[in-house]
Amino acid sequence: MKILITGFDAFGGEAVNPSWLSVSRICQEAGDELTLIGACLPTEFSGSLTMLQQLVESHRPDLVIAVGQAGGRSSISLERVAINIDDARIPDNAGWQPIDEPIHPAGEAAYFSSLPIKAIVQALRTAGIPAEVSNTAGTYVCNHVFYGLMHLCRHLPGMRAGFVHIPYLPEQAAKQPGAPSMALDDMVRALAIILRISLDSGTDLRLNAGTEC
Ligand code: PCA
Repeated sequence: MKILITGFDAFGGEAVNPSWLSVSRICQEAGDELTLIGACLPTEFSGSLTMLQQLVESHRPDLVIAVGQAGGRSSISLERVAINIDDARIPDNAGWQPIDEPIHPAGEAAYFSSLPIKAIVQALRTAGIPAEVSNTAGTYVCNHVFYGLMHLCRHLPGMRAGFVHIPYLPEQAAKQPGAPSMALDDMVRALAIILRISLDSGTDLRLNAGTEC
């Protein structure tokens, strides 16, 4: 089984991005039984998807897990859905700030993750790690990458893929009193569980994880 796992570089004035820190650590720590390809995507609308597409085309992975930082969230968020829109609150690292632009003008309005997100949430909670199903990956670079990834999957039916958002690290939250955080060790432990459940589970569990407004 070949797995591609990606994080992002720092953005929005932060010095680090926990997604790349945790992804690079899991790649160092993974045993020989997994072929893990780790990559740090630029936090740029254009550059991120170009790089992801090249990685998928050259490695042809069986599983792709894209990971990004969601500052302000308190749990590991298994993203359910990617939407076909870019609407940037801040410019990306290349200075680009698209507003209300479709990612693929002729593409579907949305794509669902093909990861077993409910089974993953259950396994993470059982391991003592806060986790949730999220129904929005935002409208910035993470949603852009998630949408582009699922758009690629149309032609690669054997490839399972999805997106995971992770909280701030304690050192990031310390600068923003009240913001929740998670230790890097727990994030790395979470990624190991996400990989294992994604590889082991067939169809997802039918558990309630929805919300009402
Ligand atoms: N988080 C941003 C982009 C890069 C990252 O780690 C987002 O949620 O869109």
